[in-house]
Amino acid sequence: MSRALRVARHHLDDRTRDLLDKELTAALCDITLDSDAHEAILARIGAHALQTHLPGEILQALTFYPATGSHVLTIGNLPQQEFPATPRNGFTDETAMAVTNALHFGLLQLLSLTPFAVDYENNGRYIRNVAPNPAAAGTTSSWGADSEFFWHTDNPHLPFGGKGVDPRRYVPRYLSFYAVRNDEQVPTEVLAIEDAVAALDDATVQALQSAQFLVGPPASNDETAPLPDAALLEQSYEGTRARYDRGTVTGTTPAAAAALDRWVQALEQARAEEFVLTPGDFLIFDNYRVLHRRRAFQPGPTETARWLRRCYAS
Ligand SMILES: O=C(O)CCC(=O)C(=O)O
Ligand SMILES: [Fe+2]
Repeated sequence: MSRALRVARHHLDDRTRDLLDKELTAALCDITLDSDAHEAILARIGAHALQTHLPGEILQALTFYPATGSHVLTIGNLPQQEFPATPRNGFTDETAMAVTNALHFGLLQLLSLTPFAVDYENNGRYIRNVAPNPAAAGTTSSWGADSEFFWHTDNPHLPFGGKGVDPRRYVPRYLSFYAVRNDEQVPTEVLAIEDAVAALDDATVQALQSAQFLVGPPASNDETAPLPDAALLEQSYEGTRARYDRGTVTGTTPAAAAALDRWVQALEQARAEEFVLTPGDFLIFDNYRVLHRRRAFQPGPTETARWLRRCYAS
């Protein structure tokens, strides 16, 4: 059976990577820029360097990605600065991550996307350090490791957004990642909603499209309330959207609970794509049209444990 999931894969050659690295290092060496206070300046510097050095084919792919309907885009072999130790409490000195931040925000700018953060999560900061944090032990969180972080949408308890709105009130449209280290080789897994839905009978799809579910916020969320009377699947002009997190979704009627059980089974069987991110990899996916997960893993030594940098964008 063919898969609906569409992935655009790109890779820099070493020469391009080195030129980009040189330009960014020179542009950023004698200034202090923070990921939150100076996001726009980092984006401007990053976008300029990327525009100068990336091959036309990758620049085009970035420009058109939001319109192509690809679920996922990856770029491998981006520059890697000298990285500090993996932050075990979730936060690091962002001014020491300027080259990485310029690349990350610059790529989002070339994708015509707006990075954003919400003040009730991650201390309101743009960059989420996805790294094992002892405070998150036993929880299904991007700071967890020992528990499987099963199939989910990020912030599924918010309404779906559209163009030209304040993105903070809606489900984040895209999740973007830059990989600092992943010696443990833990994959980020992604599946297309269409591939899970294809395995369901019509009655189950109808039940999942009806407003019979309560969708709670994720563990990382400090305050927002659950979404009542929500549907898990919605049709949009771009295809089927889902809101889902096994840990926070319940059916409020027997029919909804039964449909939810069948959805869980379909997800167990759906064919997913595994992205084992390596240092210098960038990954972006459409949080409205895919689900993602990360299985439980045994983190390496604290200082060099798995570390991804995530930013929401819409
Ligand atoms: O650790 C990963 O690969 C993904 C974690 C995750 O679900 C997230 O950052 O939203
Ligand atoms: Fe997530």
